[in-house]
Amino acid sequence: MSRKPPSQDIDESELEVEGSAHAAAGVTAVAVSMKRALEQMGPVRTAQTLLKLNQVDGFDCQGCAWPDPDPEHRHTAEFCENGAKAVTEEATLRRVDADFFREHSLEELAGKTDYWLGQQGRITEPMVKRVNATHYEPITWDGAFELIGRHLNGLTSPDEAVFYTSGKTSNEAAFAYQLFARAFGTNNLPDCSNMCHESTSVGLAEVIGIGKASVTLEDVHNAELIIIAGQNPGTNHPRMLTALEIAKKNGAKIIAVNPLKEAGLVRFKNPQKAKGVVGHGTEMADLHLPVRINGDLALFQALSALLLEGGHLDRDFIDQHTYGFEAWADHLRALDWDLVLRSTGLTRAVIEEAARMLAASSKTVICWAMGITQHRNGVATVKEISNLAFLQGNIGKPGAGLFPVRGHSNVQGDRTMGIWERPPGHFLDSLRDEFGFEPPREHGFDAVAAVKAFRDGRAKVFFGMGGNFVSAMSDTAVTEDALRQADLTVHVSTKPNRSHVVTGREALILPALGRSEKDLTGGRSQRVTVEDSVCSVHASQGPLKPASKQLKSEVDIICSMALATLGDRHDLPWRSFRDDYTEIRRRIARVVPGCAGYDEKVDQPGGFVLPHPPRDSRTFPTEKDRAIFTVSPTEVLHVPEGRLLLQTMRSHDQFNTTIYGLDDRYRGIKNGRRVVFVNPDDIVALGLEDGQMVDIVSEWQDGTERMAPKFRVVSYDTPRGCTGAYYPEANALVPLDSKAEGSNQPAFKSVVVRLEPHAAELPAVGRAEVEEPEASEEGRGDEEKRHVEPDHLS
Ligand SMILES: Nc1nc2c(c(=O)[nH]1)N[C@H]1C(S)=C(S)[C@@H](COP(=O)(O)OP(=O)(O)OC[C@H]3O[C@@H](n4cnc5c(=O)[nH]c(N)nc54)[C@H](O)[C@@H]3O)O[C@H]1N2
Ligand SMILES: Nc1nc2c(c(=O)[nH]1)N[C@H]1C(S)=C(S)[C@@H](COP(=O)(O)OP(=O)(O)OC[C@H]3O[C@@H](n4cnc5c(=O)[nH]c(N)nc54)[C@H](O)[C@@H]3O)O[C@H]1N2
Ligand code: SF4
Ligand SMILES: [Mo]
Repeated sequence: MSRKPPSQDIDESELEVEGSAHAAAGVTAVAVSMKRALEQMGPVRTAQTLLKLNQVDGFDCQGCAWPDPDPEHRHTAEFCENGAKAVTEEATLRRVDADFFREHSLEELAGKTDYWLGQQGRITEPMVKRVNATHYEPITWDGAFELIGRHLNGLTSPDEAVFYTSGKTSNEAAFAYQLFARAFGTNNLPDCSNMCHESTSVGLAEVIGIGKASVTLEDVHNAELIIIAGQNPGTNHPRMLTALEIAKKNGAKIIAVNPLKEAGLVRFKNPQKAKGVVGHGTEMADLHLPVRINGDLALFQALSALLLEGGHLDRDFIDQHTYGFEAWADHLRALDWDLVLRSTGLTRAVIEEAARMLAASSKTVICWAMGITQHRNGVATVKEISNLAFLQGNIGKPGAGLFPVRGHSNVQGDRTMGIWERPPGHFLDSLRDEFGFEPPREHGFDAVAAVKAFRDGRAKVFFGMGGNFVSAMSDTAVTEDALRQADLTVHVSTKPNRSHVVTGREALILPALGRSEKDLTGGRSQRVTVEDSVCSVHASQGPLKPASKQLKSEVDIICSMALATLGDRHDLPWRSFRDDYTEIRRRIARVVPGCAGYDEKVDQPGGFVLPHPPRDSRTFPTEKDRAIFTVSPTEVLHVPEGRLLLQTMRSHDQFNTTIYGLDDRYRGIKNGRRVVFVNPDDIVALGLEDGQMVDIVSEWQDGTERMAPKFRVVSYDTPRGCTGAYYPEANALVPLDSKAEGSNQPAFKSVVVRLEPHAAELPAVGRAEVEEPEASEEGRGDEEKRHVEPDHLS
């Protein structure tokens, strides 16, 4: 474990840069995850935990929202390296108790990185920071609920409270939580989705009538062509590689659309197969389109234009199920190819090759993630992807569909359960009919609006159900200052993070049970339910003894807070919810669309799949009752001379703001995170050197600048003009007002920056090199490393 103070983390003095990997997973993946698990959990707990992960009678992985195979097709080890790391983080034997908070002042903790904070272990008891206190101190649970109730009931308006949710919260907790917020009187329910797939939810809702993926796992296995745009599955959805491997075996082709040649998209060594561990793995992408950052809108328009020109369309589908085709087709017939080539940075020949692959496929699945949604035009790009699918009728038929791959393991379920600042009227009507009170109708704050409300004094109490809001949000300094204005900040958490140390006048940390732990709330063995990326809902029950006797489940915390705040207002069933989660599931069944018979259905092995009209019957509950073609202008994002377009992304050794370690194995980075990936020609053109230390300065259109200091330049295979750095270190660079049109999602992946030599820079020692990954060379797997002498800076 690193107990290094963050000033040393910042120096990155032990940073090593090696050749990037040529394959994902394989034997190193198994070794890395087992090493971490054994270090933090010991052998017995490791076996106990990992054997229950993603099993029918076990618990759902805390990692990503990738779906599980049918019960009959599950392996004994149905998890990936990063799933094992996610579980290890939670099931660790390290503890953060009252002594820890006595030893470390808030000021000291505020100087630590999220990595250091998270590595200290599980929080064991509720803690409070009183007004003007320098340290957190213990508080009883009753004392904590009383404090929350007093603050909430003292507000001038319920809209001065903000109830944030991260995407690990179970369906039961989410349903109770939104009920509480609305019974209290506000729709201020921002969530991590606001920063994640909000552009997808908004775009798809408009054009197909539902904001979720229209595919099943079977569809991925049976597709003829799979496009993977703006997604790095080798790191962020590793079991997706197994699905892609099956698809390839069935004859599928894969196109990767990504500025970077990510290891998992090059080749995959399946650790569940002996051949995968020792052999050279499966070739993944048949075609890689190294698109410029933000060039996807133009690319998808160009692909559709070529298909239109060649007559490769599904006339029947267009006639029977769509609206707006002619206007869109006219727009594409006049497509400006000069703009397309500038925006994408691709050649016409390679775009034509991709179009030929599309033309040859009778069933195509298009997958996407943050590389598409986190841009100013994220919504427009999602709609353009949909246009392409409609053109060939690739929705609502086997082996085809739209596949936004979700992030957090239950982020989709939380939305289904009503965690949404803009709830539809019919949902509120159902809540009213079921619970007999009138919920607020006015829309609440999303994540960006919440920061502004605290900044401007319009919000006073922040309650975080999981997550790490201040590190995850854009404009770190602005977000931190805003939260410091709060009267009370409360975090329901498993591990310490930065949001605990950037506090309001008073602050609480409420330690929650994790998903791997036995939940005996109300004296009975409780289980919870979750929904994955393909609308499949199933139960989850943890096997482990909780990290401390003092932990409470999220459901318990919500119901106890509700009782302390609302008392018997509206006569809501908090006590029975807390005693038996089945009571919550009964109410879910009556309120949430598609959930009739919920408790019985989740009893079936593998659970059940929620209805999805476009997927199930090609019905589109849109304004036009059809799938809607939409027209978006072709654009080129303007980047001034001497500037680069920065994307902020995840390393292989983190889960969002939870940093597992300092290695990004697939990209060849070791022992450091403050790196900026730059094309070698740009390094020369900008007068920089590989390995040099720079400050990254972002330039915003209102003339303001933001700076993140001390990043190492790493020469990397990324398109000219495009650069990348890790999240959350680079979040300080993203202005709060830089967000997607229509979804308000922070534009984390298109930030205009310049690189300035760091003032105290010493000459670069042991210059870093990164080689072009060579997918075809046998035996050069991720095991092989090319060592570069680390830089030694004092
Ligand atoms: N191990 C691990 N798993 C995770 C997470 C984690 O942090 N760690 N996070 C979870 C969460 S919440 C989410 S939302 C998902 C995120 O999963 P991803 O979306 O895969 O996450 P990112 O690392 O943000 O990577 C985005 C990818 O988009 C590419 N990209 C960047 N800009 C563009 C662009 O303009 N166009 C295109 N076509 N590509 C672009 C980047 O090169 C990168 O490969 O993963 C989930 N799973
Ligand atoms: N620059 C940049 N910023 C980004 C992104 C990006 O790509 N680039 N991605 C965005 C995306 S996609 C997302 S989803 C957000 C993520 O934003 P969040 O969801 O807010 O952040 P996480 O880092 O996932 O939250 C980690 C914390 O959750 C707590 N936790 C973990 N497990 C549990 C649990 O079971 N129960 C409870 N109560 N708490 C738990 C732990 O205390 C841990 O410190 O960040 C966004 N921010
Ligand atoms: S793919 Fe995602 S859900 Fe599956 S084991 Fe890995 S991290 Fe967990
Ligand atoms: Mo996410």
